[in-house]
This record gives sequence, C-alpha cells and structure tokens, in this order.
Amino acid sequence: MFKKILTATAGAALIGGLAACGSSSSDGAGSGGSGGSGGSGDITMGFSQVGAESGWRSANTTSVRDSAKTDGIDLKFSDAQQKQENQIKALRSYIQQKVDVIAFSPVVETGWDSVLQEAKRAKIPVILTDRSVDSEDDSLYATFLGSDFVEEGEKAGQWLVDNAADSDVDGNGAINVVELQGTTGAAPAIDRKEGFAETTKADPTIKVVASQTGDFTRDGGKKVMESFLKSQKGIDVVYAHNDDMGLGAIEAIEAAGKVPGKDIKIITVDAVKDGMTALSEGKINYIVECNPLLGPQLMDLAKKVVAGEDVPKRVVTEESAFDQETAKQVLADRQY
Ligand code: GZL
Ligand code: ZN
Repeated sequence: MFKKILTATAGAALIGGLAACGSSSSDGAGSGGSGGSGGSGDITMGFSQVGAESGWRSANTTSVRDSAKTDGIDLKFSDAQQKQENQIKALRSYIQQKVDVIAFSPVVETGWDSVLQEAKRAKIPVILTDRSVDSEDDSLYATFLGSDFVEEGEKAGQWLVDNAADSDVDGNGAINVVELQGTTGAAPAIDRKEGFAETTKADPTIKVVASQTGDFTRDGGKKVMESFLKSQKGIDVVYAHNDDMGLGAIEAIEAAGKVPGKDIKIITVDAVKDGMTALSEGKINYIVECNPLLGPQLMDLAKKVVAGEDVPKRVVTEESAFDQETAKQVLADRQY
C-alpha cells in the first residue's frame, strides 16, 4: 500500500514536475541558489552519471540534460565510465565548486559514506537517481528517485512461471535458465537477481543453472552467452538483467545456429528501442520496462530540495512490461 501511495506521489510529482517544467521560468527570487542571477542558472546541479554502457543509460542522460535545459538548471555533467573512483572524484569537485545540489546514479551500492559525509558537511543536498546506495545513514541523501528493481525481477520471474508450459523447450522436464547479471555490486543487478529467484521458487522445475555478469553491455552479454552455450547442456531460457546483454546473447545464439525466442526463450529488462524491436520480431519473449526518463522528476525534486521543501525519501518510477504482441502496438511511439 505504502509503495502504491509513493507511486501515486511519484505520479503526481511526475505530472507536477512535467507541468512545472512546461510552465516554469525559474523565479530567481525564491530558489535562493548560489550564483543565481535571476532567469536561467538559478540552481547549479552537479550530476555524476554511471557511464554510457547501454541504450538505457544514453536515454537517461538525454532526459537529464533536456530537463535541466527546460527547467533553467545549470547542469555540470560527468561520465564516470562505470568506475566508482571517477564518480567519487566528480562528487568531490562539485563540493569544491559549491554547487547547490548534487545528483548521481551510484555505479555500485557500497563505498559512498565518506564522500556523502563531505557533501553533508558542505551543506550540499544529494539526490540519488536511478540506482541507490546501501548506506545505513539515510540522512546522507535527500531522496532516492528510481525504479523498484526487485519488482522488475519479480515481473520477469512471474512471466516465466506463467509461461512454464511453453518454456521447457527441450522437453526434458526441467526449465534450465542461464542468467546474464548486470554490473557486479550494482543495485539493479543485486535486486533483479533476487526478485527473479524469489518468484520462480513457485515452480521447482525452473532452475538457474548458470549466472554471470555481462556488465550491462551488449559485448559482455554476447561473450558470456558464448561461454554458456559451450558449457551448458539444454538451455531453455536466458534471463538478462538488461536489453543490451539480451541483444548480445541473441548474436551468440544465432551464431550457434539456434533461433532466439524459439529454441531459447529470452527475458530482459529495460524496454529500450532496440530491445522492443527484437521483441516485436519474436527474438525476445518478454521485456520488463525500466523507465530511464527520470529527468523531469529529478529537476522537480532538485528545485524543492534547494528551496528547503520536504520531499519523499523514496520516489518510485512508473513502468510496465511488454510481450511480443504489445511491443508491436507501442514500438512506433516509444521515446527511447
Ligand atoms: C537501471 C539502470 C541499469 C539499466 C541498464 O535503472 O541502472 O543500468 O537497466 C543500465 O541498461 O546500464
Ligand atoms: Zn528443459
């Protein structure tokens, strides 16, 4: 129930945010940001992005940049190439520059407390977006805006439980799953694995026979799938933590002379354009959406946080899931 309220709040924030984005001309006076000169640039945000590892990440970056422009927020942006030390360096430089607010998507869950304590001492509020940290001290950040990754894993597992009858492709009585994990230590990788494992317990014939990280990249997914095809007999299903690794797996499966989506079922997460295209072509069987368009809500939260207004500690993004039929219907209007 609580999550539903949060989602409703999130929905409201999203609608509110979008409306504010559409109509807002930064008011200068009220925002109290440092270095503001009325008009645009009232608020300076330091943003540390994970990298550019996937279609999802690129769409997320575009959403953040576009929303900052729409909202007249002066954005300092850095790409960490998926390295935590680069993110920590970026956060430290934003603290030195005395930005009004810091936002970042932590590449992994651990190792953030000291730099977040430095931001707290400098009285710079921090917004977590997309991924979260596992810090005990939640006073180190103002709010966490992002998906519920456990729920995404549960949706993926539930589809397999509901479609078990057609998923034992080799008919040996066991549904053998190979799992392409996201970046080791990243919240989406940990949680999508947990949600899938929990939900598929409902059917004892479903077994994850191999699980390895492909680091959320297409090349990583392809290489790990090539090794699984050599080492595993009777693979029925691939569960990939994102579309890009699933698309890499498709290349490996086709190179092995098998038909993806038929000889081996594929379930992925994200629902970016390339994934949805493969889904509509029958090469993927189910995609759980993970919405990257966090920009409007992020800027809405940043303005509230800088103005000293209360914001929910957790804002969950709205998202759905697609099968081959629904993918065909929505593909044309997908924004990312
Ligand atoms: C999820 C995000 C993940 C995507 C991947 O919110 O952190 O990182 O699922 C991306 O595509 O690399
Ligand atoms: Zn089987």
